[in-house]
Amino acid sequence: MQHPPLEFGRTVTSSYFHFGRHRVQSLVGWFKWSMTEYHPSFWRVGHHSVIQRRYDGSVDFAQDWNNYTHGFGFLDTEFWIGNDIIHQLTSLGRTSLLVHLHDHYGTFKYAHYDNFEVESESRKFQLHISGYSGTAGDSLGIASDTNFSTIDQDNDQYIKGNCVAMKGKGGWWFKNCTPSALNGQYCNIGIQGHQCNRWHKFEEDDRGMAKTLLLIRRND
Ligand SMILES: [Ca+2]
Repeated sequence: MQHPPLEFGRTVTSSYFHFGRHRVQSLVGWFKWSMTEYHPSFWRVGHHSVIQRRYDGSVDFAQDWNNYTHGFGFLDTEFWIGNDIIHQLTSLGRTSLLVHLHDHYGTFKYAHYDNFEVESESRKFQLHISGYSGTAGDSLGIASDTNFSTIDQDNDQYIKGNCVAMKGKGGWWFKNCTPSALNGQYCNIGIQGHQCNRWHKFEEDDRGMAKTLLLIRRND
């Protein structure tokens, strides 16, 4: 089988998205094949890779556990790369997370975490995250050591219900309905609310983000 000449681990902005409208689902298989063949040089130190991208609301992020596990969307538009692949990559070496956030009013902020690791599906894709720095505020560190939740799997610590149901139905790491939900409902300009794709400390309100990019980088 011929595989696209994609090097997972190269800088995102240029070559990464130019692969036509491939479903992430099919590329995940290719990623796994490549990792088997090329590990560890394949997932190179110092190169960013995108695990989530949103900018126009064209892809529905209200997806179930299975789709968050394997990924959904399109590499050249909006997507979630899949928890399986995030787990595999972050378990190969020390990994950092960079969160790029643009609101609808032209403001850009970022959050950087020195350490980002996602455990396997048998461990409910538990998140370990620490070492915040940046301008957007830390709206995810509180969720460290919590399991991933989706609309059909309530793994949060909120006993009265599923945070995902209240946060726009997008899968995420919630403790007590943690103040970020970047897979929540895509909220256009002027719409605010807990259902939105939010990063609460961005402006301490409930605005949804116009553009988000989650990038990981292997550090050693
Ligand atoms: Ca719950």
